[in-house]
Amino acid sequence: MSSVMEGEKIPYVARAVGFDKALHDLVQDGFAVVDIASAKDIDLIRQAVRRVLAREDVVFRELGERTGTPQIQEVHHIASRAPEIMETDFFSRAKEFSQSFLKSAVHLKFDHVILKPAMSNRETGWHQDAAYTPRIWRFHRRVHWWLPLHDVPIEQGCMRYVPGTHHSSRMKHAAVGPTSDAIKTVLPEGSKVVDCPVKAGSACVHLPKTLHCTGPNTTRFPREAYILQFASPSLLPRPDFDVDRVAHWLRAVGTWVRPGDQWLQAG
Ligand SMILES: O=C(O)CCC(=O)C(=O)O
Repeated sequence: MSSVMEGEKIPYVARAVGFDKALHDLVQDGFAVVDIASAKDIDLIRQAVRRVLAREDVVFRELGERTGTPQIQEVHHIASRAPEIMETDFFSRAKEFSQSFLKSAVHLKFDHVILKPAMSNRETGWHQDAAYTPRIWRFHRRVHWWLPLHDVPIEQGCMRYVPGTHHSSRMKHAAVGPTSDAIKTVLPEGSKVVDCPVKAGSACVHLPKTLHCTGPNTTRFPREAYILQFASPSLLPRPDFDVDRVAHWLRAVGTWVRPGDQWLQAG
């Protein structure tokens, strides 16, 4: 029997599962690791991504800091330049899963690739994807997929999640640094962190408010991940204010505006 010493970090590790269990995990924890892509699909997506990255018009963003050596490179909108990605079984399976979860039709809302060069040693900070969009946009009805294009052990920068945070409110985020295109938040004290090392063919799936990060790549190999987000169609923007926070404001206003307050009587 293993014993856990006080203050010791408990290593929680997630394992890839099939669709039904993954749907259950996503509802319960706000993330899941799913067996989803064939070697053929991974190969096709890797080649498509590399072809897009080699184009002259491609814009590289930096999610670490611009120090002269790339730390975490990001390129947006891969599938529009490599539509064959949308023909893969991976794409249709991820779409079907997202539809089952959201109980609605979905469409591809956004896709990108994130690369961590060999030995780049930089973690992608803790964040909620929802914090990247203005509050005015309702950002609930989305499912986000992170598909690495090879095995990713912990030391190569796998995904890390805090289970249950998909129910939390939008946390305060700040820029990672003055030269970074990314934002980050603070990991709440006492959070349970689950590492998700994956084999090629598995993907991590999470929700807009699930708190996550990826670890540094300390290996001699680059880490490549293709990421896509499916969304339910929505006709109108809906403000992203959570019910608890609104209730809190209303209570606060109720305390300030008591009947009998002088300024009320003054009018
Ligand atoms: O690949 C990474 O380093 C970060 C990925 C991520 O945050 C995401 O897919 O939401």
